[in-house]
Amino acid sequence: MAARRTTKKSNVSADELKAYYRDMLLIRRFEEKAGQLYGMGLIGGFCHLYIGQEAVVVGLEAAAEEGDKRITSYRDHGHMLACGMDPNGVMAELTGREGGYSKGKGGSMHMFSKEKHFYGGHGIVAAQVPLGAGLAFADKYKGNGRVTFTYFGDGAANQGQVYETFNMAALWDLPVIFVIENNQYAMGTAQKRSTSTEDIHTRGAPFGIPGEIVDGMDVLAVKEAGEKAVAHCRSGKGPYILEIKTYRYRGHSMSDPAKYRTREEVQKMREERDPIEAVRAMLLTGKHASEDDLKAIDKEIKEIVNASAEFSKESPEPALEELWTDIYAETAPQNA
Ligand SMILES: Cc1ncc(C[n+]2csc(CCOP(=O)(O)OP(=O)(O)O)c2C)c(N)n1
Ligand SMILES: [Mg+2]
Repeated sequence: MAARRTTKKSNVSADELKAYYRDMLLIRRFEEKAGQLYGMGLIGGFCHLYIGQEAVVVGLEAAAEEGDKRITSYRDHGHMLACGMDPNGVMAELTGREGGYSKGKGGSMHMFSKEKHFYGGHGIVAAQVPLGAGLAFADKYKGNGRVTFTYFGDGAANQGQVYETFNMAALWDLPVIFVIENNQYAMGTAQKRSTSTEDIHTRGAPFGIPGEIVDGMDVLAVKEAGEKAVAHCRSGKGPYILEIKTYRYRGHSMSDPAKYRTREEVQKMREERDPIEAVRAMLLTGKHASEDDLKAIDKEIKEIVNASAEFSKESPEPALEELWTDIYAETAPQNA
């Protein structure tokens, strides 16, 4: 396959496009497996699936560089996989096992990776927004040129702390990208019923924060917008808002039968706007990949996801003594 050939739509190579297909498919299949394990009673507590929104994180990760940070809400499995965290560690955490990222003590909403600069996983709506600005503050203070991707939902955008954060981020020109994953619903409440403005990104204007709408079902559009936002932040111009219009196919969490919308609405999205199908079609029509190439990717992903489920089943439950670890910092900060 011609690796350096670019697609018509943007200057993306065939290899890059295949990588986006693969990364989105990994999230989709992983989440489907998590849904199955939940149904089997192997995952307890809350579990918020990301199916339908895959192009958001995969597109933005394509715009990120080593050392950039990310922080998000409870709908976080896709973010972890997209930044390269180990599917075994994520699935084992979902199932509450020792091999999980939080040794089985955190579950779906509470995982972190210093190595991949992933700062959680937060269950309180919008709590991650000021924390994201704090991460960006630290980077600005250190002058290391890093950018923080702070993800939150359309519902979270109605929280007061978001606007306190906008104010400080703009005042101090913090290198933070506020990513509003607008999937049109906050639990069972449609955006129209809860939000005074149709376009949420315009709420940055009073603080002087530029923003734009992005098609979140198009991974290339997300990548392009991400690159623009990253360049803005890295050049010292301060925060940027990306309002990414997306859609979740499943209920808010595994316990939501989603009666507040019609099956037809979901079906239409799946059939007409699916982000993975769109890249698949691009790869095939542009002759960047054959059906066999794609089958090989599908097989590889299936194996990774099945292995993560096996790993989770085999990993033991955390020992009782673990109740007393990871509670306090091991040493008090010196000269704080
Ligand atoms: C402070 C707070 N209020 C309410 C809740 C309950 N709650 C959990 S998720 C959610 C909806 C958030 O929707 P949105 O920000 O659009 O994110 P999405 O779930 O669509 O990804 C609510 C109200 C909470 N966890 N924290
Ligand atoms: Mg939402």
